[in-house]
Amino acid sequence: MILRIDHVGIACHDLEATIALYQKTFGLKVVHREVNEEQGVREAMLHVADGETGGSYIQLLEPLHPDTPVGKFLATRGEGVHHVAYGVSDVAGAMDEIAATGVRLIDKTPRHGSMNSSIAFLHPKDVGGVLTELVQAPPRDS
Ligand code: CMX
Ligand code: CO
Repeated sequence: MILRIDHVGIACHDLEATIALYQKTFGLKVVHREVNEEQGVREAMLHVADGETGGSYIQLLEPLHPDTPVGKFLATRGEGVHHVAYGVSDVAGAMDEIAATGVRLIDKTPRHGSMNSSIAFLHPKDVGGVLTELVQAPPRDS
């Protein structure tokens, strides 16, 4: 069901400063920027590597407002790793399979993610304290 680690999401207070840190430290390059009002974030995707099933990225996240998932996370835990996202070929199918194991889905239906992907979150309390995202990439020619 799981194809790869698609990205690791990292919460930060200052997106531009954190992009600069990742560029200077690791040489990673920004391949996409987006404001996602629905998720309450301003974000950047930094490319790490390409594999047979698609790319892997670091996703840097800055909250648009304090009262958003990433804003609340920063207030209580500070900057750091926010979530792990797995690439899947069929997000709705993966959601059904995982829900059948008893893990709670935060999203009942897939929603819009970075770079026109379809995403869904699993509840961290049911995944050993790790907020977990499923990502289905768009068709290659879209
Ligand atoms: N990782 C691990 N645990 C987390 C967490 C995270 N990122 N965010 C919250 N939690 C934990 C909290 O520590 C808290 O634990 P305790 O009950 O032990 O204190 C519990 O979950 C509830 O946290 P909360 O601050 O009260 O927050 P909410 O219940 O309001 O929301 C969650 C938590 C996970 C449902 C919410 O953050 C959510 O829906 N997240 C998914 C959407 C998202 O994060 N979008 C931004 C990323 C966008 C992208 O990747 O494109
Ligand atoms: Co993500």
